[in-house]
This record gives sequence, C-alpha cells and structure tokens, in this order.
Amino acid sequence: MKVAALAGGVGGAKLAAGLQAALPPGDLTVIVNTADDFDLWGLHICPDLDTVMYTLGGVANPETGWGIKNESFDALGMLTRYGEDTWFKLGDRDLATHVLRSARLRSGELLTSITAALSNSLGIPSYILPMCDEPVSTMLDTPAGKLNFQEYFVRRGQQDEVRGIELRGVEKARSTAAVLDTLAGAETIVFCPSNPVVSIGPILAVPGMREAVTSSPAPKVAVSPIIGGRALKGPADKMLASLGHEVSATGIARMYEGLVDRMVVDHADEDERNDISDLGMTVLATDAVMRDEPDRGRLAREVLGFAGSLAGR
Ligand code: FO1
Repeated sequence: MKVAALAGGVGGAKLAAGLQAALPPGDLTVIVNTADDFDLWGLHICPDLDTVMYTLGGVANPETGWGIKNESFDALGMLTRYGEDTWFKLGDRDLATHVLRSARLRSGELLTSITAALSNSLGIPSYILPMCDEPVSTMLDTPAGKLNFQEYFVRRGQQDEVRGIELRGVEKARSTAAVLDTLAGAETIVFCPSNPVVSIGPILAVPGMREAVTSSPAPKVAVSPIIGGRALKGPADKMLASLGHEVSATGIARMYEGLVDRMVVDHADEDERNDISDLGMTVLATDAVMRDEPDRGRLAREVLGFAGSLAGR
C-alpha cells in the first residue's frame, strides 16, 4: 500500500516513524519541507530533512526530537573558542551529514539524490524526498524586521510576532519527478501534524505540488497539529493567530479545504466534528498526542485505517 506523507519538523517526523512501522518496507515516501534550510559556516543545513531522516533511521535525539542521540558538541565548543556565535547547536555526528551534503551539492549533485544516498546508508526502509531541489527560504515579517526561519525559531526563540510569510525563491522551484511520481502512485496521502503555514505550506507552494495532490484520486487525510486550541510543540498556535487564522482543528481543516477529504482530530476537539464535516471532510476523533513510540504506531495505524489503507492487512 503506497503511502505519501507530507511532513515538516518534529511532529511530522514522529507520525512518519509510526507510518514506517505500520507499513511494509518501501511503502512509505515522506515529502519534506526544505524552506527552513539555511547556510552556516559554508555548510548547507536541512533541519526538517534531517529530523525526518534521523527519526526514521532510529538515531534521533529522543529529548529534543531533532539532532542525533548520544551526541557530542566538541566542534561547536571549538567554534565558540574561535569567537563564533554558536546559537545553532550542531553536534559532531550531525556535522558529518552537513559536511557531506554540502560537498556533494557543490559538486553538482541534487538534494533529492544526496538525501536518498544518506537515508540508504542509515538503512531507512522508506523514501525521503525534499519538496524540491531548488533553494527556498521562509522569511518572516516581524516587528524586528524580516527574519529567516532559523533566526526566528532558534536564535530569537520564537518571541517575535509573525505578521507575514515570504517563501523566497519558491516561484523558481519545481516539483521534482520523484515527488510527482510519488503523489501520482500514492494510494493514500497523509498530511502529518506539522505547522500548516511554515512546514506544509511551503511544500504546497512549490509549483505543481497542489495540482499533484488534488489530481490524485487517493484518500487524503490530515492530522491536526492543533489540539484544544494549542500546538503541542512549537509556535504554530501563536503564528496562526497573528496571521489571522482560527487556532483550532477547524481552522486547520479550513486551511486544507479542497486538498484533504478526511481530518484526524484529538478527542479534545470532538465538538468541532460538525464544523469540519460542513467543509466536506469526514472526521476521526482519537487520541492524537504522540507521547512515545507505541503512540506513533497506534496513531499511524488509525490514520491508515481511516483512509482504508489497512484493508486486508
Ligand atoms: N532547534 C532548536 O531549538 N535549537 C537548536 O540549536 C537546533 C539545532 C538543530 C541542529 C540540527 C537540526 O537538524 C535541527 C536543529 N534544531 C534546533 C531544530 C530545527 O531548527 C527545528 O526543529 C526546525 O527547523 C523546525 O521545523
């Protein structure tokens, strides 16, 4: 049963790991946001791709959800001694990923092919695809000026009010053949519980992506990242509010109207069932919080069952 999942940061990676556990090897392809990528010390860093890759590879740091477990930070310590501002915590093992990816990008290889090679080396039984091969940067309009995503998220600790979003470079990006083939062949498309504006939004903004999703006859299921009016992790709730969206499961459903036909919400949002149904979506209310690995697998199986993808298995 071929499943395509759209994902951004930590929440998206967790559900992707559950889907991987629930499906036969090779049946899951995760299409990942790359608009929060940035360059540091000559290295090209792809936080969302790496978060998904480390999580599916079983090497992610369980405390943070990003980075590698049992990591050391000696290189970062040395950079600090050299007087560098080490606000972005790059671990020693994690650095190897960025060094290799950057070298291969400089030699002309595409991010899609580099990501496939890295995931393969980690023994990952799923496919991980960047949303596109061209650079796209999420730039946020804030009272402190225009900030790139990592400046906003990590350096300034998500304190600034987000008044607008620019996806710099997206008009020059193209949906890759790998992404288009995946969506065309998918028997289920899952929108992971990632931030709809800065994680799923950039993926859908890549020219050709929306059309590829809407033209697929597969069931399309979104899992709400908002539970009881709050984001479980990250600034999605604050960001949605300051951008004028309703901070609720219904608000998420409205953002995906015309794209998905099924919504998974938490029991806490059960009373929104009718509002979401009015948007033409079928609703599954369940425990949508992923506290541990069994939770990820359970939620993934419920999502697949809801989409009809577990029929006969
Ligand atoms: N997030 C942080 O909050 N602080 C960090 O220092 C940090 C370092 C980091 C290094 C590598 C990596 O792949 C991810 C890292 N993240 C860090 C997470 C990342 O910035 C965010 O999770 C995503 O961009 C949000 O989707």
